[in-house]
Amino acid sequence: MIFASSNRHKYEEFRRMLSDLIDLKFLEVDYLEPQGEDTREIVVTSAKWLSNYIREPFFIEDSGLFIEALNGFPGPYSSYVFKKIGNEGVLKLMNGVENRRAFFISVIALSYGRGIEVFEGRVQGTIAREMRGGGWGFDPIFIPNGSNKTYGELGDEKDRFSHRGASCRKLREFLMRFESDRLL
Ligand code: ITT
Repeated sequence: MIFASSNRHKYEEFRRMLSDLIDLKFLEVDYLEPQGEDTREIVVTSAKWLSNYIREPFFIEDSGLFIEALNGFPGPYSSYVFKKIGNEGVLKLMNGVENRRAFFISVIALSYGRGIEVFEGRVQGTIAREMRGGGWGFDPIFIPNGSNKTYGELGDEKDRFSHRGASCRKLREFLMRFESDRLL
């Protein structure tokens, strides 16, 4: 099974969560994503396009941080916004804002012999008042509900709370069902 992405951090998280089940290979590609608001639509269109080139089962993932007080910004533009203004920029936008609620989503599209399956994970949380911990991307500023630590402070424990953990658990269930039927 292949995971295709330009982001090695995502691969490392998926590999960590699936290592007991599959040998996940990393295909580093920066594929063109269609623009739009609907993450599900974006990821399915990208998977269909990539399936013309990748001849074995693979999956991709699209994720994003949606901040309530900013009307869902950066949402589908999370990657671009992170590169341009980083955590410091987002914290500046949130300066003096009392409503810190936000959610992260992760949408996986798995492409295999029978077509495309989608698995979605969503986690509510809050934006921290300052950066805490390590990790990557928005890890130091996102506190998932159920914890008082940021993703960055959680380390590997992040998987139990994270949006990617949630989508990956659904992918796991699907793979386990199909592996037993030898369809993959
Ligand atoms: P792909 O090639 O797989 O698309 P990407 O990094 O461009 O890699 P996305 O388009 O899905 O990925 O952008 C999501 C962005 O949201 C990502 O670049 C991070 O800035 C942020 N993000 C997503 N999941 C995150 C996580 O678990 N921790 C921190 N930041 C995250």
